Amino acid sequence: MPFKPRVFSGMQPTGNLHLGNYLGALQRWVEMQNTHECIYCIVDMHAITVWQNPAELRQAIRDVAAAYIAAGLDTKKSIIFNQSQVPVHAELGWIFSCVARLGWLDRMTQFKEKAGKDKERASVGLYAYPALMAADILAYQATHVPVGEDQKQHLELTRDIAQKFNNDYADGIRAAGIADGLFFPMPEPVIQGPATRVMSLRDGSKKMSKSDASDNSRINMIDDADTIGKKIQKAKTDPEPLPSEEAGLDPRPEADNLVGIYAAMADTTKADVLAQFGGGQFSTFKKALAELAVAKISPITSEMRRLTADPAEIDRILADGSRRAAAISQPIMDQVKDIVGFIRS
Ligand code: AQP
Repeated sequence: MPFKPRVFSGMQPTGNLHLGNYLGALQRWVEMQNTHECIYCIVDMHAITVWQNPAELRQAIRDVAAAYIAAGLDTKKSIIFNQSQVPVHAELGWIFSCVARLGWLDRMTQFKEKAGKDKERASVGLYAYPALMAADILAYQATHVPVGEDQKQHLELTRDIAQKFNNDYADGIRAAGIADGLFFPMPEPVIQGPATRVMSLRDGSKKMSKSDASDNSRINMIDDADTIGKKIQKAKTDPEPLPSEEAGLDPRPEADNLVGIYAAMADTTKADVLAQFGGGQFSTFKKALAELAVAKISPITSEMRRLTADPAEIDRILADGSRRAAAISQPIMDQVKDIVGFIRS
């Protein structure tokens, strides 16, 4: 079946969005609205795979919606909604839990990292997360998924699930009139740019993350100019000056990270950044980086504040987005039910 190019991606409302979420994903989402049909989700059902305080979760859903819009997502061009308002995600997620194999999920590094040593106490949902993520994407027969580097393995699993479904149900798919037997597409990850894996400001070997205990490890999209400046000033570096060539960043994860952040925000390459700052001290570079970060983030932060002051309007946007999302995914889900052999009225 020739699939219409369609973009799907999402973020978890598990805390404040940070610069990694913005540079690794959100910035690309904004660009893709001009070239593709785009569906952007707030994946609240993924969020509860680890405990969330209900009042804080409700607030975080609205905050993420506000961040999406403030960063440049346009509700007229793109669909913006929260996952739990469209029941198809849960329904298809269950079917995919029955398609995916335990061995596949056992290999997921994110589960190992998030469950830690005490995996017996992790939720079943945290383990099954990649099957629900596959459902999020394939419920829309999405063809492109802009994400950060950390989601690459989950995207590969999504493709495995799509392929196994197409194989397992090949007869039903053909009986439904799909001659080439391809009911689900093989979605392509879109992982591009100099900041696909933004690292912690305190430790160049750990990714910047909402759940890191140290707030100094990340730049939050709601941080004010003063806080951004201080965090960048305190960011871990090494005693050497910046190299002039990209190869010189290789054994220097913290320097590499800051140069990548600058390049992504200035919409240029690491090589260009080094051509400008190579040979200089970190103090000069950090000052320029802080100025650039404030110039880029502050307008988004102010707009987020304005939007979150009107929660009823955000809820209206999410309800509207959910209706538009369901209008696309429900007919696909109906076909899935027929193919699987369910009876529906
Ligand atoms: N450090 C990062 N660098 C680049 N991209 C990143 N993303 C996340 N962290 C980085 C990308 O942001 C999108 C949304 O991520 P998510 O909210 O679904 O969850 P996550 O990947 O688990 O992000 P966090 O911040 O680490 O959250 P917690 O701490 O709650 O687990 C994805 O496209 C992701 O690749």
